[in-house]
Amino acid sequence: MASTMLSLASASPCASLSMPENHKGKMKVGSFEFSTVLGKERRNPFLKAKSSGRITMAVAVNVSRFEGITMAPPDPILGVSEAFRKDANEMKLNLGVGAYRTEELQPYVLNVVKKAENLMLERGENKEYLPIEGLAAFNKVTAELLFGADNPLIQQQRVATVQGLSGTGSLRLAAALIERYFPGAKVLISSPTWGNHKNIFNDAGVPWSEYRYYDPKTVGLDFDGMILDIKAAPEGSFILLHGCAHNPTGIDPTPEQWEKIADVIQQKNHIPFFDVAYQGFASGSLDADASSVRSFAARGLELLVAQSYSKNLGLYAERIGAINVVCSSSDAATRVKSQLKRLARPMYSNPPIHGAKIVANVVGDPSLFNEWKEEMQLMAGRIKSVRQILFDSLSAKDKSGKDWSFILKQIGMFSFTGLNKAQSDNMTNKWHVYMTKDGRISLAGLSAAKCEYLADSIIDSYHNVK
Ligand code: PGU
Repeated sequence: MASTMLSLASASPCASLSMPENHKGKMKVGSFEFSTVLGKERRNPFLKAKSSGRITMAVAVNVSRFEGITMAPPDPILGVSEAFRKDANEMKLNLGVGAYRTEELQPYVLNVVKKAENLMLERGENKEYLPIEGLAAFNKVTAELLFGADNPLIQQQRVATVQGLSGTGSLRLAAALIERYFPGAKVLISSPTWGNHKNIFNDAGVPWSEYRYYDPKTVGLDFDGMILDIKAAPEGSFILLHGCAHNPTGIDPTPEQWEKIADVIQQKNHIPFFDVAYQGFASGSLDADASSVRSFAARGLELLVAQSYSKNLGLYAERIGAINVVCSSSDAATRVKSQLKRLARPMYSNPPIHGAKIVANVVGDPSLFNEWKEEMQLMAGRIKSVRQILFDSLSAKDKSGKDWSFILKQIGMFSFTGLNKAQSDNMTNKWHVYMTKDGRISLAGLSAAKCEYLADSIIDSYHNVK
């Protein structure tokens, strides 16, 4: 909308306002702000009013310098939570965002987190700036948790670890590194993938394309397609891999398939780039969930790994994670780290301390570490149990003979139901079940008590909506 100006002649009611000679400025009358000049044409393009008589007044109504900015669409994942909050129906269920809830569908703060926070209070820790690379104690334990404390590449100081703003911020920092030091290099991402991956590489100016991953016919991994696409990518591409609990499909390669993926990556001189957002959450074991990364590193490959503590420690809002770059020499790792710091400095200067201290306290203290593992198994166990109950309900209620066993084969927080957009819309509009439009449901937001209701809504949407 163009700026709207009203030129007021001296006959207007406002002309009777008395003005000092040569007055320039603004005055308020009612809800309007009047810009006034005496005898001169305004130069400001937003205040185009000509002199008419002794006093000219220009009125700006609803003028914004941001008129050209259009409304952004809601985020496909976080926008679902916004819509959920607005729904007053008592049956409503939020299976959109991947965030763990208790059986009572309440957010959960881990006991070990509360204990670590109490320790911080007792010690009276300060809030000074962290170094650009983050808290040293955090960076040490996070690399050890990922690669294993006795991994030679840690002793050899071949890992550049920088604390990031959770998984997203760590991926974004790595994307900035790729953009700056590998100009034109492509990132290959799985089809489908976590929706924000595309935004991250788009915003960093990194070109990306997709490799085949999900096969709707088998509701499983399109392994041959994946291998062919990785082979066909330009030599030296970055291959983005979900370390465990693939989002959104819940389908991971087997250990043998991981080895074959590593073979092709090695042959083609590609650089593996792992996104590890669910370590410990897929199987309940921190080590088992890091095995893909560790097996690639054991080959002596250089690789990148983004980590997140949103899910496994429930530190969603603390924004704590890390980017790790494994290099072939400690010298290269030192240089890479210096450049990661250089990229971080103008973006956010230095990362927040609170979550870093929690992780350092929990992972660095043997008794809290063991307690954490128990709590993580509880969370992973609850998700597995609702997965089973949902499957049982679907199998018992659906008389069509459809095989729902794919739900049991998927792992992690999510189930990829195979429901299309129209069917997902029906889930929300008719049943008040909030989920992403790709057919993904977060089982971490489901309780045993709601499984039957969810099964009814899925069966109705699957059979009655095309
Ligand atoms: N990578 C993957 C594969 C993820 O699923 C997520 C979170 C992240 C990284 C980043 O999480 P951080 O909190 O930044 O560490 N995905 C969730 C959370 C909601 C979102 O989209 O950010 C999800 O529901 O898919």
